[in-house]
Formats: sequence, structure tokens, C-alpha cells
Amino acid sequence: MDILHDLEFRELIYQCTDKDELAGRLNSGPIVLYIGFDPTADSLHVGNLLPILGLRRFQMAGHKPIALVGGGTGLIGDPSGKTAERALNEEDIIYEWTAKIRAQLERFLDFESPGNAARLVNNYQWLGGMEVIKFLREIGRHFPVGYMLSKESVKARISETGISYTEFSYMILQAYDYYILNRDYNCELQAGGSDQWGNITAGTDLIRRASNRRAYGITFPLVTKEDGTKFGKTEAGTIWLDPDKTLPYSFYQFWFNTDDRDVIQFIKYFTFMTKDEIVELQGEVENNPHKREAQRVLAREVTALVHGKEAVSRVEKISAALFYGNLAELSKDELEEGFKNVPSVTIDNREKTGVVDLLVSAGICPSKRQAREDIKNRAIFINDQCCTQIDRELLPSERWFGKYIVVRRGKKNYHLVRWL
Ligand code: 629
Repeated sequence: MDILHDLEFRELIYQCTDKDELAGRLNSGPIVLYIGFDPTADSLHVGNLLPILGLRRFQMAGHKPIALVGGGTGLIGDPSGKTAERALNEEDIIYEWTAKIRAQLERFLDFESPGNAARLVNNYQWLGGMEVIKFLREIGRHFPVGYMLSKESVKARISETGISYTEFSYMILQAYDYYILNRDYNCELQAGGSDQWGNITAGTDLIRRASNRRAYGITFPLVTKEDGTKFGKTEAGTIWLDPDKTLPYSFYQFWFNTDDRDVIQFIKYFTFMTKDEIVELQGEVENNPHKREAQRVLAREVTALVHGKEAVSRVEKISAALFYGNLAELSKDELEEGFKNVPSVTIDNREKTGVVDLLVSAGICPSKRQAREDIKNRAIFINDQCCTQIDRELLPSERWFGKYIVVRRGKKNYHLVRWL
């Protein structure tokens, strides 16, 4: 399947400068394309995944991807999709973040592939030393103010919180990047999320005016969920790609928890599974939704892409232990990873603790009366074993790794009790 048909099948095309012309161009041979990522944090997050995988899809189809890190644009701040002016970060912080983002992007592309090796560039290289007179005379003159004011990212801000000249200028910098990449690497296509449409077309327009060349733009849709909540966030916050910021187990769990109504679309968006494989999984969602096979495949595929196959085995071991109640098989690190987002309490070092007291003070049961009731109903499990004695004392020797006791109330209400 050619790249445009594959993107269409996955519903990955939101806007396109001229689809027929682009289709013709793609059929005539490999194209150089780019997507930019600004260092607005010390890590990329799942919201960046669709475009990253988009670059990879193009590369797999024989095209040449360029991943651009915005070491220069990150110093300014893109107003697109932002309702208010952002605080400017310190330059040395942006510099650090640029290195981190760069290292993350590297993992997704093939830099050795003969004929279409990927490239990584940093726009600080040409923006960093830009002189203001040159900027205004050579680039600024191609940007009528009326044109700039008509961009969605600017209009939305002017009617609301306002916009500084700094952020107003952002589109010119991104357009200039495209111009440079077009001139120096023959880059003919820029992709991005739908919020990037204005910046991308600013680039194709600049290339046409300044060098009288044709260039294309394409955007991916905004990822939405059927329940209306924002994609990429949980109660615990943003889902990052950095395993130190979002543990692989939590990352896997995030995908595994995908709603039945979203899961097939997400498999199309975030995996490289084929049409046939996806059709089969769709059948699973319809006929055996309780098995969550599609969710498992999604979680496994995306976790493997981002954290590697070994991480998948590890997190699946943790999931199984939590599900079947054989936690004793986990190492200390695995236990800690699996319980990262489970309610936990820290208790200071006491010799022993009565189970009823513990259930109440850890907030697991609302009252002592309820705690006794739960124990009688065989609903309380201490380290996977059903607790039957109301007057049971928990001894220090029962703590796993010297510090943990896992309490389960009912089928899957886990709590971690930790001793200092
Ligand atoms: C210089 C900088 C360029 C081209 C692009 C850029 C970055 C761009 C931007 N992108 C978002 C980001 O960095 O702000 N101005 O966080 C983000 N992007 C991925 C997708 C996006 C977009 O990295 O395009 O739409 C999110 O899905 O918001 O020469």
C-alpha cells in the first residue's frame, strides 16, 4: 500500500495543501519531509507520538524523514493552540531539554537505512545567530501583517488574552525553517498536528514567494476520545515517553485502559498493524469485549515501540501478578513499579500493627466496624492471603523487602502500606 492510502486507511490525514498534487509527487519518487518538536519540557509525551510515528511511516514507505528539534523556536514559544502567553524558559534549560528531546526522537527513526536514512536537525543552527536586520529585510518582507493576523493561532489570541510580538513572530521562524530545509535538503513536505496548519502553510507560502518552488503540507487529526476527556492525560498527569517520568507499567496501563469505542482507532493511529490484523481485532472488540484483546495488543505494541520488547515482558509480568494475585513473584523494583499509582500510605517504624487499626488508619476501610465486617466476609487480603482473624497482628517479618505490605479489599482494590 502506498503511503497516502495507508494514511487514509488510518484516518491520519486531516488537512493537506493539495492532495492530488502531493499524490502525484509521492508516486514520482521518494520525498524528503520533516516534522518539528519544540523543547517545551524535558521529555516528549504521547501527544507527540502520532507525528513521530508519522515520520516513521513515511520512512518505511521509502521516503526520507527529518526530525527537527526546535532549539531556536523553543526559545520563543508557539502560540498555536495556546490560550495565553507562555513564560519564557531560561536558555540553558531549553538547551538541556533540546538534548533530551533529540535523544528521544532518535529512537524512532532509522539513521542507517541506505538511500533514505533519517536526519536530525536543530533549528538553533540557523536561527541562533540570525541578525535582526537580515531577519526583517529578507524574511519579514514576505509576511503581510494582514496575512499573519488572519492565522487562527493569532486571531484566537487577539480576541482573548492578547499576544506579544515575540509569539506573533513565531510563524515566521517556523516558515523560515521550512524554507531552509527546502533549500538545503530539498525538503518538500512538512507534517504536524492540526494545530500546526497555520505555521505549515506559512512555510509553503514563503517557499513559493521567496524561491518560487512548490512545497506541500499535511496535518494529522487531533486525537480525541469518545468520552470527551483529553487524550494523553490521566489523574496522575501527562503520559510521558521518558520511562523515569512515566514508568513503563503505567505507560502500558494507560493504553490498556483505552475505551472499547476508541481502541480500534488508536490501533490504527499508534501501531503498524496491517488492515487484516486490525479487522480481526475489531471482531474481538465486538464479540469478546471482556477479553480486552485489542487493548492488550495496543498496549503491547506501543510499549514495545517506546520502551522496547523487554519492557513489555516486564510489565506484563507485573500485570499478571496483580491480576492473579501472585505478587510474591515480583522483585522489589517490579512491585514498586506496579504499585506506583495505587493508593499508598507510609507508616513509621512500629513493631507490630493490628490489622483492624491498619485498615482504618490507611484509609482502606471507613471504620473499625466496617473493617471487622470486611474481614468476616473474607474480603481482606494481606500479601495475597485472605485475612480471617480480626485480632491479627502484622509483624515486621511479614513485610516484603522489609517494608511493604500489600492490602487488597475485594477483588481488585489494592493498597500499598509502606514502612519507613
Ligand atoms: C519548528 C518548530 C519547526 C516546525 C515545528 C516546530 C514545533 C511546532 C510545535 N509543535 C508541537 C510541540 O513541539 O509547537 N511549532 O509540542 C507539537 N508537535 C507535534 C505535533 C503537534 C504539535 O511537536 O505537530 O501538533 C502535537 O501533536 O503541537 O520548523
